[in-house]
Amino acid sequence: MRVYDEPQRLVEVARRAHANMRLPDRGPWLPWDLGKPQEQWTTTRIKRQQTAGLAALAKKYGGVLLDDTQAETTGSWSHSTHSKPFVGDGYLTDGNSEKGAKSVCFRPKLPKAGAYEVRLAYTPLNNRAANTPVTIRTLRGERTVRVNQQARPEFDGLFHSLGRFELDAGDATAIVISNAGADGFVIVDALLIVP
Ligand SMILES: [Ca+2]
Repeated sequence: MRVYDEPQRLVEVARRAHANMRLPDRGPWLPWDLGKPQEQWTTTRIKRQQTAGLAALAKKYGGVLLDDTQAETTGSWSHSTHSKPFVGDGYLTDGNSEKGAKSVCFRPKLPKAGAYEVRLAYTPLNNRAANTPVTIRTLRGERTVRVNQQARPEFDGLFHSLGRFELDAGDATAIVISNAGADGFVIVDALLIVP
């Protein structure tokens, strides 16, 4: 594709169309992406930010922090860095497709059984699902809560509290974010368990 050789006007039109479509996440690299800040391009810099970000967040909240890279995924999820802020080096998106076929499972290792607050990190946007189902599965049963991912998470714009739950010790607790019945893009950035 000769995108770099196209007249400036065509690039302008394409840029406007790109913006109007409110594309949720990055598609193929296009010439107008070249104007973006360099940190979006530099893998090493992102890696450095990731390390600092995760360590600082874990310390700040004093809980168990799991990034999306530490979760088990089912179905086809895409990695994205399009919307900020996020935890670590990006987040997962279901691409708003194949509803019911995709899920992300976190298995936090907890020192003891007891009541914990569960917080989900996602990047809000108006094309997100307003009813993302999150299931907290323990040895005693399971509960599903719905998350409006269009709303800004209340903790630092990163984490949204799902409530307090009785969780199991060890890795017996599973927290599963699904895209079943979701009415928009489902986003999974990180999970935080706070005593
Ligand atoms: Ca993340």
